Amino acid sequence: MALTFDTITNNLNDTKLKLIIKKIFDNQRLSFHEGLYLYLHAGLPLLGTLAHFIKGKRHGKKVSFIKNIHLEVTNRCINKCAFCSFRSQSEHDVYELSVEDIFNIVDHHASRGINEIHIVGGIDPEKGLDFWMPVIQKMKVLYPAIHIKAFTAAELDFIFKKSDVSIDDGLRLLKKSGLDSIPGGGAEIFVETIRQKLFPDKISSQRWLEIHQKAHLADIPSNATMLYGHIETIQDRVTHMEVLRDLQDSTKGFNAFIPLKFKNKGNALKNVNESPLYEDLKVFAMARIFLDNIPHIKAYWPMLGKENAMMTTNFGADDIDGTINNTTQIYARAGAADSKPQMNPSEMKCLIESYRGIAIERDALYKKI
Ligand code: V47
Repeated sequence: MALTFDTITNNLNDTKLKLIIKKIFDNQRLSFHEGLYLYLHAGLPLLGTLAHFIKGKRHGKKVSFIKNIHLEVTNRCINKCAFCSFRSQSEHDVYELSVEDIFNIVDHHASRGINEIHIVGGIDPEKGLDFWMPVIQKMKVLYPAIHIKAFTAAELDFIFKKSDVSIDDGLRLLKKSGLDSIPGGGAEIFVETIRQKLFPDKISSQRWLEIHQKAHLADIPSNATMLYGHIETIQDRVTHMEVLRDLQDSTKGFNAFIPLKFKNKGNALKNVNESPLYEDLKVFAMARIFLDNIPHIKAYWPMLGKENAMMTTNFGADDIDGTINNTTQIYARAGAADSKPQMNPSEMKCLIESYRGIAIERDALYKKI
């Protein structure tokens, strides 16, 4: 049975909620206050129905994935973020890949046909453009078909300052070396009081947004994340999404929005309870409803776990990221279910199809392969 405004609002007495739902059916954008009202007053079934309806219009039953790896070059980091379980605590638990290690890893996976390399790591005081430009350049020369998605805005800020270049010049140099896009990390939550409390060393919201804006203007697309489920409020989540929606209106450079569920193992926030699944599903549903100008909502399965990531595809998500090939430790260290996350493409297809989705293998820019 087709979903209509009447069927969905039949037993609803809340007039304000009805007006908001009407706007959704009429393809109209929700204001901040309407988004917040919807988030606070609609239950999970209603939010899920609306989000799934919008996702269906945009993507049908398609759920995409990519063959990719992560390259986490070092856990040395000068920032001390309370939510982080990855950063080395002392010289004894530091690891650092050499340039040779980096190319051994990439070579191993390139021969198995990956389409994307996602490079991130701690804010390493030793590495500026003089280290990274030749590495990216060589990677591009050796593997021209592989998309290089590298460096969170927090890393870029440090690399550019260390190398004494402006954001524009730094981005231009990295793009010329072979950088194709920028991942969404470091956004956390765009509320300065929370940033000061939990990760005071990290770049401000404004700086994160400036770097992504300049990247988009330089034709470097990016993603955006939101770290949720720690001390932020529902209002903070809607604020975060509104800030991204505003920037996207002007640049159109964000490919995907990725809600990242806070995991509490092995970090300074271990006493903060993790959000329950129904709250996770609400976050994904609200992202799909509110972010009307960001095409993809990604459920990053190494963080959520396979089954929960798949569940979000009924609540607005249309992408579950990649095969990963056991190349990330950030989330396992924070308590994610898979300590060695990896799936081969047939496993990814089977998983998606077991949730009645149509599995689509994609490239790094979300084109079907
Ligand atoms: O910014 C760190 C998060 C992010 C924890 O762009 C944590 O395709 C939860 O941005 N609990 C980095 N989250 C990872 C990231 C990412 C991941 C996958 C795909 C893409 C993409 C980007 O990881 C950090 C932070 O928000 N994070 N520790 C934790 N304990």
